[in-house]
Amino acid sequence: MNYLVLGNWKSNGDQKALTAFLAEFSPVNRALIDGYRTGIAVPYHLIQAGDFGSAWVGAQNVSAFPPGAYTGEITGGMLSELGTQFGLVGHSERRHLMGETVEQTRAKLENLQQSGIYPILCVGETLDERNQGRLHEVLLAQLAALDIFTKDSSFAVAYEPVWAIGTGVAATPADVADAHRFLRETLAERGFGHVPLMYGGSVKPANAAELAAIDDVHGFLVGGASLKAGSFGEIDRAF
Ligand code: G2H
Repeated sequence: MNYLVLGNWKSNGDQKALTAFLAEFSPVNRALIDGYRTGIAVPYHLIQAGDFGSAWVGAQNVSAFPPGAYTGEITGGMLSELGTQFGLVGHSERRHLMGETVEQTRAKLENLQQSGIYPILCVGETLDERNQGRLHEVLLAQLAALDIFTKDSSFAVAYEPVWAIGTGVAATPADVADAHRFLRETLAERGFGHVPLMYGGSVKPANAAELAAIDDVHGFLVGGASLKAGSFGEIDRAF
């Protein structure tokens, strides 16, 4: 099993901020320990803008299309040429603000895989969906995008309840444990028992240790708290 602590800078950051971050940030040498990995999904223009050392550098999105007449789209091959090591797909901001569909997330996962970039599928329910008792139904629908993978495929799934994203209110450890157990069992039935399950949504130094202690939590996807080297470093050390 891999353990992953990945930052997601979203549409934040510039050269100055990245340079300052990298000067201060020292990942827990996880890259040196088999199975552990720290990384940051920066905006596209920063992928080559610094020396990330032993940390992975990632992209937050990728084109759903092959190369061709798709103005403005950035393909997996282009990301690979930039040295991108992992890519996020299906983040709730893309699903809910940009209307990204399961079909699009499937095509994006495939594009990353074909380009040798480690894909991470983000899944999660809205508060309404949770309150209507539709958590499992929603997760199963989003997981349908994984049907392009085989048992040997390398990828991760990040559970990010929409109501916990950027709100400062992380899901409770009990909520996370329940959702992750369901995801682990569902993935195992499909031959994906090896897939790391990350949690994302208001992870911060104050709650990282408690969340990291949950059985089926194998990593974090960290938004706001990954923008500062100090807080991201503390979270990185939680596993
Ligand atoms: C969820 C998360 C990172 P935050 O979007 O993917 O962001 O930690 O700010 O809730």
